[in-house]
Amino acid sequence: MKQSMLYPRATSTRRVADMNGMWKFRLDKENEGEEQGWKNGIPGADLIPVPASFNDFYTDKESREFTGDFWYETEVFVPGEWKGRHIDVRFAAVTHRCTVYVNGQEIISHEGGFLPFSARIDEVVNWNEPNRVVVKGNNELSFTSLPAGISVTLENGRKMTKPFFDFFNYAGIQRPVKLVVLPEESIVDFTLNYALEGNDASVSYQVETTGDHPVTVEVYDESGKPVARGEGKEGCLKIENVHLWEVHNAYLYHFVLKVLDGEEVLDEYYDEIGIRTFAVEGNRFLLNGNPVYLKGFGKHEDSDIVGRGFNIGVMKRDFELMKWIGANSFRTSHYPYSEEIYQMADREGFLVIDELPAVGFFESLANFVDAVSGKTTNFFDRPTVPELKKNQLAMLEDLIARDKNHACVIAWSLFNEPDTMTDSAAPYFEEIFARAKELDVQKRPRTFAMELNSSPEHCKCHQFCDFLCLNRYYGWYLLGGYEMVNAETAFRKEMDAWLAKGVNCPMVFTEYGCDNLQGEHKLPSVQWSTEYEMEYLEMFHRVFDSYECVKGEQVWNFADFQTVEGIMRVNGNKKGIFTRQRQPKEAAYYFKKRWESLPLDY
Ligand code: GCB
Repeated sequence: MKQSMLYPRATSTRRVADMNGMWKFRLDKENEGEEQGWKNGIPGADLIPVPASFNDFYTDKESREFTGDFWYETEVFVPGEWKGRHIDVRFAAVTHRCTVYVNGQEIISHEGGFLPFSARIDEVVNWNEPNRVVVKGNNELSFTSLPAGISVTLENGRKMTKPFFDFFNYAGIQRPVKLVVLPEESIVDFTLNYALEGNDASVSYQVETTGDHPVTVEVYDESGKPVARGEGKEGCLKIENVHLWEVHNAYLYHFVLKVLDGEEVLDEYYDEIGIRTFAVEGNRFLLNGNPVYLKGFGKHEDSDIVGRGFNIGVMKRDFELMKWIGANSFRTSHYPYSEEIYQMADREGFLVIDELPAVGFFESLANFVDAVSGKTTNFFDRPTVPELKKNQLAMLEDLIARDKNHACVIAWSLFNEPDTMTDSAAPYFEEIFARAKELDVQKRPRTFAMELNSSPEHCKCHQFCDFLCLNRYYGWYLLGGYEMVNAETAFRKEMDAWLAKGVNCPMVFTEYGCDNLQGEHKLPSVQWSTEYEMEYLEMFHRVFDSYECVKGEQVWNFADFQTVEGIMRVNGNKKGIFTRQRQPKEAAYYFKKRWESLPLDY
């Protein structure tokens, strides 16, 4: 049976128990865990928080940079009153892959570090007793992993990760772990789609359950008043005088699903849903039929100490900063984010471009160095491609299953900066794009973020996009400093070439920005100073403002973030408009002024 991607919620028929906290932890430095039977209990283990990345807690480099298997263990008490129920252990994300054991028995293996998975455990648990849960994780990168990279072995025998991207390869149990108790007959999935007619909306729904009992759905408005009700596993509800979900004005209806046996409720689930439509028409984005311009950021889930671990406080602060600065959107660069972030975006009325972890599909020590070189790496010619595609399709299916009902999700970004210069890329892209369309009932626009080598002259894949996302660094990685004037000319030349090619769709700049050190001032400007950053941003915005087809600007990056170390990064990527501690740099005030003055339908 298909695995349920529903967010865990307690209802009259469901129970959810939190398994977060301090877990036992051990890096498998000698690669002995399997042989020594650590699945039955990890000897000499340390304690570490879950959820969090393991890397930044330790003071030694070997632990932070550790590449290989790492083991987690906890005990979970399973109450006897849950006997006869279906019990899942659910991991919102373990990066990048893992195997889970309960009381020594293997229950699931999962590939991919940014999407949830769960496994049924009621057949292996001891009732009314603590049960041992062990997770063997692994953080190695390869040509078949998403994201992609390699691992190398150093002279001292230690492995090291070499990502084909710049963000630090944080790993661990990075998102919450829960026990989910379900009735035997349960709701597995539901899918919503919307159409607007005058002041009314029709909400079509499909519900999937594990049995044949009848299903009802009910919709309540924000005051709790029932506004629609339907029977059957699929149907269409009419909502009169609908409150639409709008940017920064999000109205959420309470949607309740039930499986009934006469009067008895066999299962109940609920969600908060925003009713809206989103479409591309010519070179415009239409939200509820009205033009909308995207202002915001490429982000990362990244913060001090917990790394990529879900941090509810940082999430809150990020939304407050995005509201303060006048942003209305972000891209989940470069992987699907924690589920709570989409819930918050639904609540706050933000538009989200939801991205797969298909990053690093351009073999390079760090993507950014080669992104302007004209180099091709024939990435899609490799023998590893069928396996990679299998993994990407599986993640695409899970991503759309997980996020399809979020009002905030307006588009799917299926790759970040892949090598699109060889003919072999095209059939790969065609299949991924076609599958996304097939899976999404709402037919959200599909795209991928293109680096400069994916130019109007050389890109073999842009035609699959419903709109173009361009990551451009004119004036930073190329033609920087005093050459800025040439950067602007080159930039305009590229824009003209896209138009000359007949591209007639919205273009969003999903990356532009330059590294800047907080507090670094220089007159006249030099690269890395605030003054240079201002000149650079003004140049970009001048270009944006002179092309009608530019329908969005998402500066790179929302905040400074941790990267691999190297001569191109000063303890991390410093392109943040905010510091890693979420305080404004000077450019933040500049953006606030610009974004607060741009109309929504710019
Ligand atoms: C890019 C990548 C992004 C990097 C950024 C940079 O093109 O998509 O992951 O962080 O450039 O700052 O170099």
